[in-house]
Order: sequence, then C-alpha cells, then structure tokens
Amino acid sequence: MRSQLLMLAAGLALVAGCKSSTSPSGGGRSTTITVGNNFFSPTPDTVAAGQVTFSWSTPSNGHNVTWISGPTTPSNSQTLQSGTFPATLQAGTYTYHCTIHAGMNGTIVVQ
Ligand SMILES: [Cu+2]
Repeated sequence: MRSQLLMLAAGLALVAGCKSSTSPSGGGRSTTITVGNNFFSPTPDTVAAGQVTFSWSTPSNGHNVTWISGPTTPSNSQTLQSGTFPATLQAGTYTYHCTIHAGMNGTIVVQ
C-alpha cells in the first residue's frame, strides 16, 4: 500500500512536470506587469504568492484589468490611462483580460 502511494505521488509529479513544460514560451517572472496598448507583459507571468502591480505605460489608451478565473477573485481595476493597480494573489493560476480590447488577455501562475 505504501509503495502504491509513492508511485501515485511520482505519477502526479510527472504530470505536473509535463504540464509546465508545455506552457507557452516567452513568459516572464515579474511582480510588475505592464499594461500596454492591447497587450499585457509579461504573460504568462510566474510569481510567488503576494502582490503584483499592473503599471500602465504612457501614453496609453484606456485599459482595465478584469479577472476571469483563479483561486481567488481580486478586485477589478477601473479603466485607466495611467497609473498602477495592485492585486494580491494566492497560489494557483489566474487569468484576466481587458474588457475593452478583444484578445488583450493575461495569465499569472502563482507558486
Ligand atoms: Cu484594453
């Protein structure tokens, strides 16, 4: 029984490893995420649990950060043309978007 549990744990670790290796390339590790004109950067972003800060690049059109999914539901930002917006995140994967611009999406993996 004990060896079966160990094999199960090893199998789960293998699955988790495969999942991370197939994630999109070009991600980053930054607690500051740039809100640009029709993009967030970096995305996907991998961070430790805690606060991330969205920072609008200027000059900027109006954009917002609206959470789609994740282990918690942080507050959404207002639509802003400048400034910063903080969010406190817990372990898990969050997805978010700007409701104004189709395709302006982001993912944050919190470890
Ligand atoms: Cu936008």
